[in-house]
Amino acid sequence: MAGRTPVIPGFHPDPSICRVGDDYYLACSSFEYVPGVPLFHSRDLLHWTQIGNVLDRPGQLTLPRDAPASGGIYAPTLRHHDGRFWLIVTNCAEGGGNLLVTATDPAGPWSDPLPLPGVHGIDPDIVWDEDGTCWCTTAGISQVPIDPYTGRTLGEPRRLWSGTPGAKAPEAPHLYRVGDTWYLLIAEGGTERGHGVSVARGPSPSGPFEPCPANPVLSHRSTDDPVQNTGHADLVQAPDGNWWMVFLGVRPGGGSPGWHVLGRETFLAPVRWEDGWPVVGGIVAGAESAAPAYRDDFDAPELAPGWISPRSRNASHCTTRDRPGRLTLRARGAGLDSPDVTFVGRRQDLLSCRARTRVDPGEGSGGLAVRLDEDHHYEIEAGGGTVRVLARIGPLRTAVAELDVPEGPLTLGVDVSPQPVRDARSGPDTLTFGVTGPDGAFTALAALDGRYLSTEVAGGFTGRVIGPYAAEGTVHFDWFTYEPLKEPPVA
Ligand code: 6LW
Repeated sequence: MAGRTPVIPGFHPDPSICRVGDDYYLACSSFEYVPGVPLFHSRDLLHWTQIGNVLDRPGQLTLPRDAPASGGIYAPTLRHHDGRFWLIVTNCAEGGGNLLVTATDPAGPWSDPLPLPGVHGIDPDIVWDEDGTCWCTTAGISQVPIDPYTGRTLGEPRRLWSGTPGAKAPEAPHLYRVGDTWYLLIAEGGTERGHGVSVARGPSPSGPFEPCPANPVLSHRSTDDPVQNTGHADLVQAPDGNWWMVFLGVRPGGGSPGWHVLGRETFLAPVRWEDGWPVVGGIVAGAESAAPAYRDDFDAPELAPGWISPRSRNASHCTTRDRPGRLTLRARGAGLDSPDVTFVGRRQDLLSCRARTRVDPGEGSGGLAVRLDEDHHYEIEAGGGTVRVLARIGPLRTAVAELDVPEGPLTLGVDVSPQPVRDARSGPDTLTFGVTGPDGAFTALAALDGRYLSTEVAGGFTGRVIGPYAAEGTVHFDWFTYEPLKEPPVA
């Protein structure tokens, strides 16, 4: 798969990009996780560093406890205009809607959200024309002028384009002025295997639009490309005048129908212009193979921006301040089966990886989980003198292994390894859970088929997230490590 890796691997879909001078910034969807809308910086479009999250405080985003998995925050557009950054996004949760936030420094702080009650539909885009009118364009594809300072709409919504006749779900619009021509880029075909990107052009941001005869300008539908579901794109021009496209794609593994386990990831491709139309080149390899090992000793008073939690997180149940150098988690609800489980994880962004954590369950229980959503997760849990490997797959919940251990701190781990395709039903990967003893040796307790923690099984728009959780009582974590898996897992 060399050469076809994402630039931002792991569950980072719906990328929106802008450039200011030599700096590129990119934002993604975050769904039911907080903090919301991860924000990245790059100088070369290949190496990206997360510099924050746009919706990083409860005053900007509170998701109800019953916000469905893959609900919440959808598809932002990030732009720089008039000396500041603007980000428009949809909160699909009850009482949400479209909202606009601004910042002078993209690392934050971002403003409190300005609600846009007159803007209906997901995937909002904003663009300013030569007269300074701000146009907001949403899935459908429809458009309404707005006042971006008050949030008021300044006219009636108008249908702009429905995309290619017969293609479903015209969505993810973005508008660009290139010379004297306006381009309307959209996704269509749905965000699964039929996904694609099409374009139309016209004399103004509100059209009339003429579709590109070569549409879709990007799609991997019905190909055997290892990267599938490509779509939901955004364009950016480099300082040298060249154009680039960022878009989402997935990497299915295993036999038929193929299971993708990391969610929808962000890819990059060059764009050239022919006869006034964008032509998308092949995927440019990201830097996944050079991914560094990650270690967190929980020494900092705040968690790094890559740590996310479902629906809500606050210091009363998740803090590094109670005991210096420890992450303290206090259990809520029925643990990982609850929508508001006390879980703090990082997106699994390597197909082959190893995670370890040092846990002191005290009088409670907790451990290390690989989570797709509250109905799909595998975990290794310590408490009451035992370690158990547990699996939740849809309505089924089962303990797959158990080991008696001395009370006190323990090192729990999981190795994730892609599997060779032996036949049509081969799964994508295996997750091997176990315990590391005082001598450093890893004892595997259970090896589980990864297909059940894939989007094809669980449904929705997210990907795997790996990290510590508390199932009962108060649980302390000394450290967490995550690294590329170089050796085969212990069988
Ligand atoms: C998003 C839509 C899509 O709003 O998936 O892939 C939806 N495209 O445009 C959720 O990310």
